Amino acid sequence: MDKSRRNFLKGLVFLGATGLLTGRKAIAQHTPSKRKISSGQATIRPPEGFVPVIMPDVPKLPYTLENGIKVFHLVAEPVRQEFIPGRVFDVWGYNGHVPGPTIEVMEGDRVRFLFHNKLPEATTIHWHGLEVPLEMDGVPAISQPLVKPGETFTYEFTLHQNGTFFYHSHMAMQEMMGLIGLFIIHPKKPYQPPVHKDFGLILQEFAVLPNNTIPNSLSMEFNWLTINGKAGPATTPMIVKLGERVRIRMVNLGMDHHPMHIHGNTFYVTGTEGGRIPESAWYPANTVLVGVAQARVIEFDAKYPGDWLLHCHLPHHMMNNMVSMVGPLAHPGSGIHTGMGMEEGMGIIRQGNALDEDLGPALGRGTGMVTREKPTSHLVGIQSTEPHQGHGTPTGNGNKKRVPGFPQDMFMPMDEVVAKPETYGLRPGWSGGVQGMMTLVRVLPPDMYEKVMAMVKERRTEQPQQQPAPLHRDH
Ligand SMILES: [Cu+2]
Repeated sequence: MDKSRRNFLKGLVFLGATGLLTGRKAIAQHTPSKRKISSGQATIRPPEGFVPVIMPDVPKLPYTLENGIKVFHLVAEPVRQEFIPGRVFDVWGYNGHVPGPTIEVMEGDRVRFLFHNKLPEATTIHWHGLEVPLEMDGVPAISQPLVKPGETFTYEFTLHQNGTFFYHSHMAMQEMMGLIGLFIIHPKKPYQPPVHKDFGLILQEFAVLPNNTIPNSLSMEFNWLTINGKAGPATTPMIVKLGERVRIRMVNLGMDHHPMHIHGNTFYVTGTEGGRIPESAWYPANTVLVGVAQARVIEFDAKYPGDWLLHCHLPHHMMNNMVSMVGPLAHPGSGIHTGMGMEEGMGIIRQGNALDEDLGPALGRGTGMVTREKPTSHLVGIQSTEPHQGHGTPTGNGNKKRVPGFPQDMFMPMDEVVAKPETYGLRPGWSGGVQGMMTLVRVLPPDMYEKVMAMVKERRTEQPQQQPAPLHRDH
């Protein structure tokens, strides 16, 4: 192995370690014990070229080695987690995190999970995609008894597969509270061609009313869309050096499928929840549908410097805290009714039943409620045509032109609030363009890459002198 390759591998070990250290501060009551991480003494040694998976904002699950078995402690418990600064939610996760910590092991490993249930209700863990004996499959009543609150259950099996898998509660509503984690099994024989960076992303969605902190797991509509437990712009950008080959593994567990789109690059789909796809069957794309319960693995050569968006392309998944508006979409006249109200729009009713004549059309995915037998009009609101007046900001000046459809979007940057080493040098105002299930792949020229990585190493936040342009400070 030549020197640069060795240095490169050292860098990767460092990256893996920082991924562990920089996981969000758990606000959970449970503090995972300071168990020694035994990477390097694996049952089966990682092959040369082994690249650990980087899960932005999510720690790795440590283990101990006991007679050649990797032993993990996994705790299901309530977690308080901040999706974006200032918005803390009461969700359920594992070991203080949503999604749970990443399990990263080798093909051929024997693994044991001491699973502790600190939830207020019974649960089990299902190992999604793993070919394990039935009694280890984690389906309550079918393959094992429920694990009641306070109980511990031991799972143990040998891993003969490799690829991108995950673990989750096998209680349907609990899944919607956040109970999932990534389960990576590296192959004995490394995939070809090798990659320099290997990222993991878990896609989740939650329905939380504006003045609440608890997801409504009954809802069919979602207003918080997260990647690794963070909503844009709090998602942590993936840092890549120009010329590197990149792998990104995406897993989805929720009610919706997510068409994940990358800007400025073409990738190949190289893996599914079933493992590696033979190279002859790879196909080029820039959008891959990551369906519920699926994993999709993409790879590309980072040939183009830039800050490239990677995001779900469903428009409603590209924003935060979306709620049905109370009353018409805009103020004067009778505009488009977007639902009966915030609560009804998200599936909460106070009288009648959800499918009755009055409520049916407005609930869940209803497109709106026409309350009167007369045409609704888009000609609502009054918009200034003067430049720099700001999108979404009626001026009230009656002499200005009326524009059908107005208002639609707002643009609210919060660069300083979400600043971290990985955001260093982004164009001022960048955070206004990253919302909901959106993140960035930053392909940086070597000098900039070294600078950002040095800051990541020290967890230093330093913003450019230049202040964000005054985009829209008027609302
Ligand atoms: Cu989506």
